[in-house]
Amino acid sequence: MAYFCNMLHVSDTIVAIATAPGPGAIGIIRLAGADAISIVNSIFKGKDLTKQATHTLHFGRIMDGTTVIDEVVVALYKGPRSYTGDDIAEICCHGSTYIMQQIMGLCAAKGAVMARPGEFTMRAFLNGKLDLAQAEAVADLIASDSAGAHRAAMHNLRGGFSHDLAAMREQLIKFSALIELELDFSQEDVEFADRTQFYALINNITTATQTLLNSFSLGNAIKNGVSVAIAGKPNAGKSTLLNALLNEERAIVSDIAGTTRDTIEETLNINGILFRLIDTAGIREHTTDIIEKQGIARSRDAMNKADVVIYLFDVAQYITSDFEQTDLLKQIEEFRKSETKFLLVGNKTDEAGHEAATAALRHLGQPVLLISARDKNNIQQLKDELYNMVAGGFVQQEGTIVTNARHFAALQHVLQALQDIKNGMDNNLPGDLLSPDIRRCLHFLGEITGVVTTEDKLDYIFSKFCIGK
Ligand SMILES: Nc1nc2c(ncn2[C@@H]2O[C@H](COP(=O)(O)OP(=O)(O)OP(=O)(O)O)[C@@H](O)[C@H]2O)c(=O)[nH]1
Ligand SMILES: [Mg+2]
Repeated sequence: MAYFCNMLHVSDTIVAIATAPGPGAIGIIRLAGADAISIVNSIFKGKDLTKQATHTLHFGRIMDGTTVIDEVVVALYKGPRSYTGDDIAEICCHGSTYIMQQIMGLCAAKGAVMARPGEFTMRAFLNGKLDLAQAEAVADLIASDSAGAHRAAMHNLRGGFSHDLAAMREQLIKFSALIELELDFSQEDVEFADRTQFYALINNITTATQTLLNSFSLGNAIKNGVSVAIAGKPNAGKSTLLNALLNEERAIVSDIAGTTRDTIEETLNINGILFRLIDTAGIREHTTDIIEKQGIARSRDAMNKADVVIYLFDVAQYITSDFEQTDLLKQIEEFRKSETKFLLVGNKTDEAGHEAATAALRHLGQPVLLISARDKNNIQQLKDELYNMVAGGFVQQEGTIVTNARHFAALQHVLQALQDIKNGMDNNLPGDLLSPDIRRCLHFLGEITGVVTTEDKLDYIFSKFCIGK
Protein backbone atom coordinates (compact mmCIF):
# COMPACT_ATOMS: atom_id res chain seq x y z
CA MET A 1 0.00 0.00 0.00
CA ALA A 2 1.66 3.20 -1.10
CA TYR A 3 0.64 6.17 0.99
CA PHE A 4 2.47 9.46 1.26
CA CYS A 5 4.78 8.48 4.10
CA ASN A 6 7.43 10.86 2.86
CA MET A 7 5.26 13.85 3.74
CA LEU A 8 4.91 12.79 7.37
CA HIS A 9 7.89 12.48 9.66
CA VAL A 10 7.70 8.77 10.16
CA SER A 11 11.48 8.41 10.30
CA ASP A 12 11.67 9.95 13.82
CA THR A 13 11.66 7.74 16.86
CA ILE A 14 8.73 8.90 18.97
CA VAL A 15 8.14 8.60 22.71
CA ALA A 16 5.11 9.08 24.96
CA ILE A 17 3.71 8.06 28.31
CA ALA A 18 1.12 5.47 27.34
CA THR A 19 -0.61 5.13 30.70
CA ALA A 20 -3.16 7.59 32.08
CA PRO A 21 -1.79 10.85 33.53
CA GLY A 22 -1.14 10.90 37.28
CA PRO A 23 0.41 8.39 39.64
CA GLY A 24 -0.43 4.68 39.36
CA ALA A 25 1.04 1.30 40.28
CA ILE A 26 2.78 1.02 36.92
CA GLY A 27 3.57 3.55 34.23
CA ILE A 28 4.41 2.68 30.64
CA ILE A 29 6.63 4.74 28.39
CA ARG A 30 6.45 3.69 24.78
CA LEU A 31 8.95 4.37 22.01
CA ALA A 32 8.48 3.55 18.33
CA GLY A 33 10.87 4.00 15.43
CA ALA A 34 14.18 2.81 14.06
CA ASP A 35 16.13 3.93 17.16
CA ALA A 36 13.58 2.88 19.79
CA ILE A 37 15.59 -0.07 21.08
CA SER A 38 19.01 1.59 20.92
CA ILE A 39 17.72 4.70 22.73
CA VAL A 40 16.33 2.61 25.60
CA ASN A 41 19.49 0.51 25.61
CA SER A 42 21.60 3.64 26.11
CA ILE A 43 19.86 4.44 29.40
CA PHE A 44 19.34 0.84 30.52
CA LYS A 45 21.59 -1.19 32.80
CA GLY A 46 21.09 -4.90 32.27
CA LYS A 47 21.38 -7.04 29.16
CA ASP A 48 22.31 -5.47 25.83
CA LEU A 49 18.79 -4.85 24.48
CA THR A 50 19.98 -4.46 20.90
CA LYS A 51 20.98 -8.13 20.93
CA GLN A 52 17.72 -9.53 22.28
CA ALA A 53 14.99 -11.30 20.35
CA THR A 54 11.65 -9.71 19.52
CA HIS A 55 8.66 -10.17 21.85
CA THR A 56 10.81 -10.53 24.97
CA LEU A 57 10.85 -8.89 28.42
CA HIS A 58 13.98 -7.70 30.23
CA PHE A 59 14.48 -6.64 33.82
CA GLY A 60 17.03 -3.91 34.55
CA ARG A 61 17.57 -0.34 35.73
CA ILE A 62 17.09 3.01 34.04
CA MET A 63 20.16 5.13 34.75
CA ASP A 64 20.80 8.85 34.55
CA GLY A 65 24.58 8.71 34.56
CA THR A 66 25.34 6.95 37.83
CA THR A 67 21.92 7.66 39.40
CA VAL A 68 19.37 4.88 39.37
CA ILE A 69 16.02 6.31 38.27
CA ASP A 70 13.97 3.14 38.59
CA GLU A 71 13.93 -0.64 38.34
CA VAL A 72 11.99 -1.50 35.22
CA VAL A 73 10.93 -4.17 32.78
CA VAL A 74 11.46 -3.41 29.10
CA ALA A 75 9.34 -5.09 26.43
CA LEU A 76 10.73 -5.37 22.91
CA TYR A 77 8.73 -5.74 19.71
CA LYS A 78 10.69 -5.64 16.50
CA GLY A 79 9.07 -4.44 13.30
CA PRO A 80 7.20 -5.42 11.30
CA ARG A 81 5.62 -7.60 14.03
CA SER A 82 4.62 -4.69 16.24
CA TYR A 83 1.64 -2.40 16.73
CA THR A 84 3.02 0.34 14.49
CA GLY A 85 5.11 -1.89 12.24
CA ASP A 86 8.34 -0.16 13.48
CA ASP A 87 10.59 -1.31 16.31
CA ILE A 88 8.88 -0.66 19.64
CA ALA A 89 10.29 -0.61 23.15
CA GLU A 90 8.04 -0.22 26.18
CA ILE A 91 9.49 0.69 29.54
CA CYS A 92 7.29 -0.50 32.42
CA CYS A 93 8.35 1.54 35.43
CA HIS A 94 6.78 2.46 38.76
CA GLY A 95 3.89 4.80 38.07
CA SER A 96 5.31 7.90 39.71
CA THR A 97 4.86 11.11 37.77
CA TYR A 98 8.43 12.08 38.70
CA ILE A 99 9.97 8.82 37.46
CA MET A 100 8.02 8.95 34.20
CA GLN A 101 9.04 12.55 33.55
CA GLN A 102 12.70 11.69 34.25
CA ILE A 103 12.64 8.75 31.83
CA MET A 104 10.87 10.86 29.20
CA GLY A 105 13.60 13.50 29.60
CA LEU A 106 16.36 10.88 29.20
CA CYS A 107 14.74 9.47 26.06
CA ALA A 108 14.38 12.97 24.61
CA ALA A 109 18.04 13.71 25.36
CA LYS A 110 18.96 10.60 23.39
CA GLY A 111 17.03 11.80 20.36
CA ALA A 112 13.44 10.60 20.79
CA VAL A 113 10.75 13.09 19.77
CA MET A 114 7.55 13.60 21.79
CA ALA A 115 4.69 11.79 20.07
CA ARG A 116 1.63 13.72 19.00
CA PRO A 117 -1.87 12.45 19.88
CA GLY A 118 -2.61 9.25 17.99
CA GLU A 119 0.80 9.17 16.33
CA PHE A 120 1.48 5.52 17.16
CA THR A 121 -1.83 4.51 15.58
CA MET A 122 -1.25 6.82 12.62
CA ARG A 123 2.02 5.00 11.99
CA ALA A 124 0.24 1.68 12.24
CA PHE A 125 -2.11 2.97 9.52
CA LEU A 126 0.69 4.34 7.33
CA ASN A 127 2.58 1.07 7.66
CA GLY A 128 -0.49 -0.85 6.54
CA LYS A 129 -1.09 -2.57 9.90
CA LEU A 130 -4.61 -1.14 10.20
CA ASP A 131 -6.92 0.64 7.80
CA LEU A 132 -8.40 3.98 8.75
CA ALA A 133 -11.71 2.61 10.00
CA GLN A 134 -9.83 0.17 12.23
CA ALA A 135 -7.53 2.93 13.49
CA GLU A 136 -10.56 5.01 14.43
CA ALA A 137 -12.00 1.97 16.21
CA VAL A 138 -8.91 2.00 18.46
CA ALA A 139 -9.88 5.47 19.71
CA ASP A 140 -13.49 4.35 20.12
CA LEU A 141 -12.40 1.28 22.06
CA ILE A 142 -10.36 3.40 24.47
CA ALA A 143 -13.33 5.76 24.93
CA SER A 144 -15.92 2.99 25.26
CA ASP A 145 -17.85 3.17 28.52
CA SER A 146 -20.69 0.73 27.89
CA ALA A 147 -21.10 -2.79 26.54
CA GLY A 148 -22.71 -1.41 23.35
CA ALA A 149 -19.86 1.01 22.62
CA HIS A 150 -17.34 -1.70 23.37
CA ARG A 151 -19.05 -4.20 21.08
CA ALA A 152 -19.27 -1.76 18.15
CA ALA A 153 -15.63 -0.64 18.51
CA MET A 154 -14.38 -4.22 18.82
CA HIS A 155 -16.34 -5.27 15.72
CA ASN A 156 -14.76 -2.43 13.72
CA LEU A 157 -11.29 -2.95 15.13
CA ARG A 158 -11.38 -6.53 13.98
CA GLY A 159 -12.19 -5.25 10.53
CA GLY A 160 -15.91 -5.98 10.40
CA PHE A 161 -16.82 -2.67 8.80
CA SER A 162 -13.73 -2.62 6.58
CA HIS A 163 -14.63 -6.07 5.35
CA ASP A 164 -18.15 -4.94 4.33
CA LEU A 165 -16.74 -1.96 2.46
CA ALA A 166 -13.91 -3.86 0.79
CA ALA A 167 -16.39 -6.41 -0.57
CA MET A 168 -18.57 -3.65 -2.05
CA ARG A 169 -15.58 -1.85 -3.51
CA GLU A 170 -14.09 -4.94 -5.05
CA GLN A 171 -17.28 -5.87 -6.92
CA LEU A 172 -17.71 -2.32 -8.10
CA ILE A 173 -14.12 -2.09 -9.32
CA LYS A 174 -14.63 -5.21 -11.43
CA PHE A 175 -17.57 -3.69 -13.25
CA SER A 176 -15.91 -0.32 -13.46
CA ALA A 177 -12.95 -1.94 -15.26
CA LEU A 178 -15.27 -3.60 -17.77
CA ILE A 179 -17.13 -0.37 -18.40
CA GLU A 180 -13.88 1.54 -18.85
CA LEU A 181 -12.83 -1.12 -21.34
CA GLU A 182 -15.92 -0.31 -23.40
CA LEU A 183 -14.57 3.21 -23.79
CA ASP A 184 -11.65 1.84 -25.80
CA PHE A 185 -14.09 0.24 -28.20
CA SER A 186 -16.60 3.07 -28.23
CA GLN A 187 -16.86 3.07 -32.04
CA GLU A 188 -17.95 -0.54 -32.07
CA ASP A 189 -20.92 -0.29 -29.71
CA VAL A 190 -19.98 -3.26 -27.52
CA GLU A 191 -20.98 -3.89 -23.91
CA PHE A 192 -18.50 -5.91 -21.86
CA ALA A 193 -20.30 -5.25 -18.60
CA ASP A 194 -23.56 -7.15 -18.40
CA ARG A 195 -26.09 -4.42 -17.60
CA THR A 196 -28.53 -6.73 -15.80
CA GLN A 197 -25.83 -8.01 -13.49
CA PHE A 198 -24.53 -4.51 -12.94
CA TYR A 199 -28.01 -3.29 -12.07
CA ALA A 200 -28.37 -6.10 -9.51
CA LEU A 201 -24.99 -5.23 -8.04
CA ILE A 202 -25.88 -1.55 -7.71
CA ASN A 203 -29.12 -2.55 -6.01
CA ASN A 204 -27.29 -4.82 -3.55
CA ILE A 205 -24.74 -2.16 -2.70
CA THR A 206 -27.50 0.41 -2.30
CA THR A 207 -29.32 -1.83 0.19
CA ALA A 208 -26.12 -2.49 2.13
CA THR A 209 -25.28 1.23 2.21
CA GLN A 210 -28.79 2.09 3.33
CA THR A 211 -28.58 -0.45 6.17
CA LEU A 212 -25.28 1.03 7.29
CA LEU A 213 -26.72 4.55 7.15
CA ASN A 214 -29.77 3.47 9.13
CA SER A 215 -27.56 2.00 11.83
CA PHE A 216 -26.06 5.41 12.53
CA SER A 217 -28.81 6.66 14.83
CA LEU A 218 -28.18 3.62 17.00
CA GLY A 219 -24.43 4.01 16.51
CA ASN A 220 -24.61 7.58 17.66
CA ALA A 221 -26.64 6.55 20.70
CA ILE A 222 -24.14 3.81 21.52
CA LYS A 223 -21.20 6.13 21.25
CA ASN A 224 -22.53 9.30 22.83
CA GLY A 225 -25.37 8.06 25.03
CA VAL A 226 -29.02 9.06 24.71
CA SER A 227 -30.36 12.08 26.56
CA VAL A 228 -33.80 11.56 28.05
CA ALA A 229 -35.67 14.47 29.64
CA ILE A 230 -38.33 13.51 32.20
CA ALA A 231 -40.86 16.31 31.83
CA GLY A 232 -44.37 17.04 32.98
CA LYS A 233 -46.38 19.17 35.38
CA PRO A 234 -45.41 19.76 39.00
CA ASN A 235 -46.18 16.77 41.23
CA ALA A 236 -46.59 14.35 38.31
CA GLY A 237 -43.93 12.22 40.01
CA LYS A 238 -40.92 12.96 37.79
CA SER A 239 -38.38 12.88 40.59
CA THR A 240 -39.98 9.75 42.02
CA LEU A 241 -39.61 8.17 38.56
CA LEU A 242 -35.96 9.20 38.28
CA ASN A 243 -35.31 7.55 41.64
CA ALA A 244 -37.21 4.41 40.60
CA LEU A 245 -35.23 4.14 37.34
CA LEU A 246 -31.92 4.59 39.15
CA ASN A 247 -33.04 2.49 42.09
CA GLU A 248 -31.73 5.06 44.54
CA GLU A 249 -33.06 8.13 46.32
CA ARG A 250 -31.25 10.58 44.09
CA ALA A 251 -33.75 13.45 43.80
CA ILE A 252 -35.86 15.10 46.49
CA VAL A 253 -39.50 14.08 46.32
CA SER A 254 -42.35 15.92 48.05
CA ASP A 255 -46.01 16.72 47.59
CA ILE A 256 -45.17 20.41 47.30
CA ALA A 257 -45.58 21.43 43.65
CA GLY A 258 -42.32 22.91 42.42
CA THR A 259 -39.98 20.72 44.49
CA THR A 260 -37.40 20.26 41.75
CA ARG A 261 -35.90 23.64 40.91
CA ASP A 262 -32.88 22.79 38.80
CA THR A 263 -32.36 19.95 36.33
CA ILE A 264 -30.70 16.83 37.73
CA GLU A 265 -28.76 14.54 35.42
CA GLU A 266 -27.80 10.90 36.05
CA THR A 267 -26.75 8.06 33.78
CA LEU A 268 -28.48 4.72 33.45
CA ASN A 269 -27.20 1.75 31.48
CA ILE A 270 -29.94 -0.24 29.74
CA ASN A 271 -28.73 -3.36 27.89
CA GLY A 272 -25.36 -1.80 27.19
CA ILE A 273 -26.61 1.60 26.02
CA LEU A 274 -25.99 4.63 28.19
CA PHE A 275 -29.00 6.87 28.83
CA ARG A 276 -28.58 10.29 30.41
CA LEU A 277 -31.72 10.90 32.44
CA ILE A 278 -32.60 14.51 33.16
CA ASP A 279 -35.16 15.23 35.87
CA THR A 280 -36.65 18.64 35.23
CA ALA A 281 -38.68 21.20 37.15
CA GLY A 282 -42.43 20.73 36.69
CA ILE A 283 -43.85 23.03 34.06
CA ARG A 284 -46.76 25.29 34.94
CA GLU A 285 -47.82 28.51 33.29
CA HIS A 286 -48.65 30.78 36.20
CA THR A 287 -45.93 31.11 38.75
CA THR A 288 -44.61 34.29 40.29
CA ASP A 289 -41.62 32.60 41.90
CA ILE A 290 -38.55 33.88 40.08
CA ILE A 291 -36.43 30.81 40.82
CA GLU A 292 -39.18 28.47 39.71
CA LYS A 293 -39.52 30.48 36.49
CA GLN A 294 -35.84 29.97 35.77
CA GLY A 295 -36.19 26.28 36.55
CA ILE A 296 -39.07 26.02 34.08
CA ALA A 297 -37.01 27.75 31.40
CA ARG A 298 -34.31 25.12 31.97
CA SER A 299 -36.91 22.36 31.73
CA ARG A 300 -38.05 23.62 28.33
CA ASP A 301 -34.46 23.86 27.21
CA ALA A 302 -33.76 20.27 28.38
CA MET A 303 -36.89 19.07 26.54
CA ASN A 304 -35.80 20.76 23.33
CA LYS A 305 -32.29 19.37 23.47
CA ALA A 306 -33.13 15.82 24.59
CA ASP A 307 -33.05 12.88 22.19
CA VAL A 308 -36.18 11.49 23.85
CA VAL A 309 -38.73 13.08 26.19
CA ILE A 310 -40.58 11.03 28.77
CA TYR A 311 -43.75 13.03 29.32
CA LEU A 312 -45.15 12.05 32.68
CA PHE A 313 -48.67 12.85 33.84
CA ASP A 314 -50.86 11.94 36.78
CA VAL A 315 -53.54 9.54 35.45
CA ALA A 316 -55.78 10.05 38.49
CA GLN A 317 -55.99 13.75 37.62
CA TYR A 318 -56.38 13.01 33.95
CA ILE A 319 -59.47 10.89 34.61
CA THR A 320 -61.19 13.51 36.76
CA SER A 321 -60.18 16.78 35.12
CA ASP A 322 -61.19 18.04 31.66
CA PHE A 323 -58.52 20.65 32.04
CA GLU A 324 -55.83 17.96 32.35
CA GLN A 325 -57.16 16.19 29.28
CA THR A 326 -56.98 19.23 27.00
CA ASP A 327 -53.55 20.06 28.37
CA LEU A 328 -52.25 16.64 27.47
CA LEU A 329 -53.68 16.87 23.95
CA LYS A 330 -52.01 20.25 23.54
CA GLN A 331 -48.71 18.81 24.68
CA ILE A 332 -48.93 15.89 22.23
CA GLU A 333 -49.67 18.34 19.43
CA GLU A 334 -46.61 20.36 20.39
CA PHE A 335 -44.39 17.25 20.33
CA ARG A 336 -45.74 16.35 16.90
CA LYS A 337 -45.11 19.82 15.51
CA SER A 338 -41.56 19.98 16.80
CA GLU A 339 -40.95 16.35 15.72
CA THR A 340 -39.84 15.46 19.23
CA LYS A 341 -39.42 11.76 20.04
CA PHE A 342 -41.63 11.29 23.07
CA LEU A 343 -42.98 8.61 25.31
CA LEU A 344 -46.26 9.23 27.14
CA VAL A 345 -46.22 7.79 30.62
CA GLY A 346 -49.23 7.86 32.95
CA ASN A 347 -48.20 7.73 36.61
CA LYS A 348 -49.93 6.90 39.89
CA THR A 349 -51.93 3.90 38.63
CA ASP A 350 -51.96 2.75 42.24
CA GLU A 351 -54.43 5.58 42.91
CA ALA A 352 -56.32 5.63 39.64
CA GLY A 353 -56.56 1.89 39.03
CA HIS A 354 -55.05 0.31 35.93
CA GLU A 355 -58.37 -0.57 34.26
CA ALA A 356 -59.99 2.82 34.80
CA ALA A 357 -56.87 4.51 33.46
CA THR A 358 -56.73 2.29 30.38
CA ALA A 359 -60.39 2.98 29.62
CA ALA A 360 -60.01 6.74 30.07
CA LEU A 361 -56.98 6.90 27.83
CA ARG A 362 -58.44 4.84 25.02
CA HIS A 363 -59.74 7.81 23.02
CA LEU A 364 -56.35 9.54 23.13
CA GLY A 365 -55.23 7.67 20.02
CA GLN A 366 -51.72 7.54 21.40
CA PRO A 367 -50.03 4.70 23.27
CA VAL A 368 -49.53 5.42 26.95
CA LEU A 369 -47.40 3.36 29.31
CA LEU A 370 -49.00 3.14 32.73
CA ILE A 371 -46.75 3.00 35.77
CA SER A 372 -46.63 3.62 39.45
CA ALA A 373 -43.34 5.32 40.16
CA ARG A 374 -43.92 5.12 43.90
CA ASP A 375 -44.54 1.36 43.90
CA LYS A 376 -41.96 0.74 41.12
CA ASN A 377 -44.63 -0.84 39.02
CA ASN A 378 -43.88 -1.30 35.27
CA ILE A 379 -40.48 0.38 35.57
CA GLN A 380 -38.81 -2.46 33.66
CA GLN A 381 -41.35 -2.01 30.84
CA LEU A 382 -40.40 1.66 30.67
CA LYS A 383 -36.73 0.71 30.43
CA ASP A 384 -37.52 -1.77 27.65
CA GLU A 385 -39.53 0.88 25.84
CA LEU A 386 -36.64 3.36 26.03
CA TYR A 387 -34.21 0.75 24.75
CA ASN A 388 -36.51 -0.21 21.88
CA MET A 389 -36.99 3.40 20.84
CA VAL A 390 -33.26 3.60 20.26
CA ALA A 391 -32.27 0.10 19.23
CA GLY A 392 -35.59 -1.45 18.24
CA GLY A 393 -35.15 -1.03 14.51
CA PHE A 394 -31.80 -2.73 14.72
CA VAL A 395 -32.13 -6.09 16.34
CA GLN A 396 -29.30 -7.92 14.64
CA GLN A 397 -26.59 -6.55 16.85
CA GLU A 398 -24.01 -8.75 15.16
CA GLY A 399 -23.90 -6.59 12.03
CA THR A 400 -21.88 -3.46 11.54
CA ILE A 401 -23.17 -0.37 13.30
CA VAL A 402 -21.86 2.94 12.01
CA THR A 403 -20.76 5.00 14.99
CA ASN A 404 -18.55 7.55 13.30
CA ALA A 405 -19.89 10.80 11.81
CA ARG A 406 -17.12 10.83 9.20
CA HIS A 407 -18.15 7.39 7.98
CA PHE A 408 -21.79 8.44 7.96
CA ALA A 409 -21.03 11.47 5.78
CA ALA A 410 -18.98 9.38 3.35
CA LEU A 411 -21.75 6.77 3.11
CA GLN A 412 -24.26 9.50 2.25
CA HIS A 413 -22.04 10.45 -0.70
CA VAL A 414 -21.83 6.77 -1.66
CA LEU A 415 -25.61 6.51 -1.67
CA GLN A 416 -25.96 9.64 -3.80
CA ALA A 417 -23.44 8.30 -6.32
CA LEU A 418 -25.27 4.96 -6.44
CA GLN A 419 -28.53 6.74 -7.17
CA ASP A 420 -26.85 8.71 -9.95
CA ILE A 421 -25.50 5.47 -11.45
CA LYS A 422 -28.97 3.95 -11.30
CA ASN A 423 -30.55 7.01 -12.94
CA GLY A 424 -27.92 6.85 -15.65
CA MET A 425 -28.69 3.22 -16.33
CA ASP A 426 -32.42 3.88 -16.36
CA ASN A 427 -31.74 6.42 -19.09
CA ASN A 428 -29.51 3.96 -21.00
CA LEU A 429 -26.46 6.15 -20.68
CA PRO A 430 -23.32 4.77 -22.32
CA GLY A 431 -20.40 3.57 -20.20
CA ASP A 432 -18.36 6.76 -20.50
CA LEU A 433 -21.15 8.73 -18.85
CA LEU A 434 -21.64 6.18 -16.07
CA SER A 435 -17.95 6.06 -15.32
CA PRO A 436 -17.56 9.31 -13.33
CA ASP A 437 -20.38 8.32 -10.95
CA ILE A 438 -18.86 4.89 -10.42
CA ARG A 439 -15.51 6.50 -9.66
CA ARG A 440 -17.16 8.90 -7.22
CA CYS A 441 -18.81 5.96 -5.48
CA LEU A 442 -15.46 4.14 -5.25
CA HIS A 443 -13.78 7.27 -3.97
CA PHE A 444 -16.13 7.70 -1.01
CA LEU A 445 -16.08 4.00 -0.14
CA GLY A 446 -12.29 4.21 -0.16
CA GLU A 447 -12.26 7.32 2.01
CA ILE A 448 -13.70 5.41 4.94
CA THR A 449 -10.93 2.84 5.10
CA GLY A 450 -8.29 5.34 4.00
CA VAL A 451 -7.49 3.83 0.60
CA VAL A 452 -7.94 7.39 -0.63
CA THR A 453 -7.25 10.23 1.78
CA THR A 454 -5.25 13.41 2.28
CA GLU A 455 -2.63 14.39 4.83
CA ASP A 456 -4.86 17.11 6.30
CA LYS A 457 -7.63 14.65 6.86
CA LEU A 458 -5.31 12.21 8.61
CA ASP A 459 -3.97 14.96 10.85
CA TYR A 460 -7.52 15.88 11.81
CA ILE A 461 -8.59 12.30 12.49
CA PHE A 462 -5.58 11.39 14.61
CA SER A 463 -5.47 14.68 16.52
CA LYS A 464 -8.56 13.46 18.40
CA PHE A 465 -6.67 10.47 19.84
CA CYS A 466 -4.95 10.48 23.21
CA ILE A 467 -1.20 10.81 23.40
CA GLY A 468 0.61 7.49 23.68
CA LYS A 469 -1.82 5.62 21.45
N1 LIG B 1 -49.74 7.50 44.81
C1 LIG B 1 -48.64 7.83 44.16
N2 LIG B 1 -47.97 8.92 44.48
C2 LIG B 1 -46.85 9.23 43.80
C3 LIG B 1 -46.36 8.40 42.76
N3 LIG B 1 -45.25 8.96 42.25
C4 LIG B 1 -45.05 10.09 42.96
N4 LIG B 1 -46.00 10.25 43.90
C5 LIG B 1 -46.11 11.36 44.87
O1 LIG B 1 -46.36 12.55 44.17
C6 LIG B 1 -45.74 13.65 44.85
C7 LIG B 1 -44.85 14.41 43.88
O2 LIG B 1 -43.75 13.58 43.50
P1 LIG B 1 -42.42 14.16 42.89
O3 LIG B 1 -41.65 13.00 42.40
O4 LIG B 1 -41.76 15.10 43.80
O5 LIG B 1 -43.05 14.97 41.69
P2 LIG B 1 -42.31 15.87 40.59
O6 LIG B 1 -42.98 15.63 39.30
O7 LIG B 1 -40.85 15.66 40.63
O8 LIG B 1 -42.69 17.32 41.07
P3 LIG B 1 -41.89 18.71 40.89
O9 LIG B 1 -40.46 18.46 41.18
O10 LIG B 1 -42.53 19.61 41.87
O11 LIG B 1 -42.14 19.14 39.49
C8 LIG B 1 -44.98 13.05 46.02
O12 LIG B 1 -45.77 13.18 47.17
C9 LIG B 1 -44.82 11.59 45.62
O13 LIG B 1 -44.74 10.72 46.73
C10 LIG B 1 -47.10 7.21 42.46
O14 LIG B 1 -46.75 6.40 41.59
N5 LIG B 1 -48.21 6.98 43.18
MG1 LIG C 1 -39.31 16.84 41.04
